[in-house]
Amino acid sequence: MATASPLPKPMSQLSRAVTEWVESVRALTQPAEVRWCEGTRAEREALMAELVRDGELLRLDPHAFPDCYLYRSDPADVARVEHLTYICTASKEDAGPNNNWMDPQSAHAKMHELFRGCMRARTLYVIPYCMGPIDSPLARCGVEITDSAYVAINMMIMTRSGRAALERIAREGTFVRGLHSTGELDPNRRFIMHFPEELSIESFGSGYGGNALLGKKCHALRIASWQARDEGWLAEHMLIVGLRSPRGETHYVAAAFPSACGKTNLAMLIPPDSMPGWQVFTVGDDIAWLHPGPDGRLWAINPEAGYFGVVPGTNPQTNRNAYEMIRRDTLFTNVALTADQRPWWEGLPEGTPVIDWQGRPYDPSRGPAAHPNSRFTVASKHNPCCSTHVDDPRGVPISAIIFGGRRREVAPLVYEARDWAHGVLVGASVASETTAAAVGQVGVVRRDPMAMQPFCGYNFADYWRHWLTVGAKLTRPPRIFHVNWFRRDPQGKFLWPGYGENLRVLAWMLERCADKAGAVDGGIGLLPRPEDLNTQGMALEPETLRALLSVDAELWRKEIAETGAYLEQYGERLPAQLTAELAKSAAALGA
Ligand code: OXD
Ligand code: MN
Repeated sequence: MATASPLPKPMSQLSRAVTEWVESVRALTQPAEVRWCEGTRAEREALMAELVRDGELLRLDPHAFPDCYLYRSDPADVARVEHLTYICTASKEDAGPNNNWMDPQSAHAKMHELFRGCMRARTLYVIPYCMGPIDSPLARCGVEITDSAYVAINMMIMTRSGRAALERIAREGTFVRGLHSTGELDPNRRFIMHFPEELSIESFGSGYGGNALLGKKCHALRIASWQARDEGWLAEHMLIVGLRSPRGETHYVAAAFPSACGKTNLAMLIPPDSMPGWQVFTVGDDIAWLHPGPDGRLWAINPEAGYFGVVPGTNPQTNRNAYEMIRRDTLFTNVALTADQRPWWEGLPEGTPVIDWQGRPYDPSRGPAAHPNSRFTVASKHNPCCSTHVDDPRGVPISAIIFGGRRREVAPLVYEARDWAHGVLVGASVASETTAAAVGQVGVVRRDPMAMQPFCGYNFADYWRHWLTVGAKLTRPPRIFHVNWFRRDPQGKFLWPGYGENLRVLAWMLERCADKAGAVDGGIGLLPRPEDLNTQGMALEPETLRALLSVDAELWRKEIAETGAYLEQYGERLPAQLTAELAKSAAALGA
């Protein structure tokens, strides 16, 4: 006789630790209802339908943009708030000069008052999630509690969420606790607090991506970087991309760039027609967790399952893969609208905006139609060049690490570090012009070591020491490079076309890794000579290429002095090896 399969256990009975925590949050925040997210597509669709009914989400033209929606955030809540983001550790020195610090007791007390009764008449969503492939020993789990259905939907796209994650948590017993409420969206009552020693996060007063999707920057970078330091790995603000050469060899590269500097575009690059036979596969576009493997190489997983990418500028010329990817099953935030309910943004060649990102009739005198930090949220499986290794529990082996910034001058198109220790200095020296991804002035150069200034959950001096320790464990370390796609001529014109043409620079790096390409010592590191780069089929004047590969010794001596002054603020905790590497570069440039 057939026996009926037993009904699955209710989510609330899977993990006692999670249930007890949810209960304590319920008692504090007083929601009208508690909903546990199973992580199914049907559940996400039902939630979207509810938001459409309530007027919070707008369904876009279902013929041109099937299953696509538009969400408009509060106009004063459109970017990460670094000045309101804190690392709360027992010792202030552990957070370092790179972080805002508050002592854990005061921070908890402050947040407790904000959270008290804040979910009255609201629904409390419980989202168990796994950062990384669900069966990977390198993955780590967390639970986000939020009162925002928009945040819940984003987390369902960006992570492996629901029952399977909760089952893993029940087996492992540990998880990162992330408590989030949009509060009243009052910028004066907004804080993003991290307690790395307790593996917990408390975020209040913002519904925007990096402040509110707690799996992303808060867990996968700030908390994970702390865990990684204790456990011997690295949590980095890096894309991961696979490059298959015409010879059929695939190599993986991890690259760190500050926010809104083209990580998603590089991760989804389309080879130029004049480079036939190359193929590109995306593993990740924003975050990499890097582990020394038993073979002495560095292995990477992407902890995320989706992309939360910058929309403006996406078009068939800049990133055809992304352009195709976001035509279905995509949640848009803060883009403009055409008369026929299609999304519109600056840089899109078709359509005309009639409604701006704030929902007002579009008036160009009030600024761009789409917010410069408007975003798409989409599952990575919709990326036409998604790697088959995104769910590989071992991750992928990394052949090269790239650091880069947005610099009008100083940094050449590309250079290679002398070795790992020099590479750590190169990463620590990254400076970049600020972008709209964070609240504040745009276009000013600031120090952004390893593109982690907003995301490192502990003292940078300890972080650089940790990088040096991890490198010392690798018998086959990746080579380290620095790139600058953004160099300009004195008239302000970009010297390098970027996008697909960046593959030429990546191809040189892979040849360097195989000891097949030439380079010259430029004092700051090793640079390709013009003839070492494949520029066939490109309309690039020889003098432009020379300018891109030039090192202005005078400017660099100044740069090295500024880097030295920056590093000095880390005092005695700064690893002596970094200072020694800086002295080597200074000597090579005659400083
Ligand atoms: C992001 C960021 O959203 O870096 O990825 O701000
Ligand atoms: Mn980012």
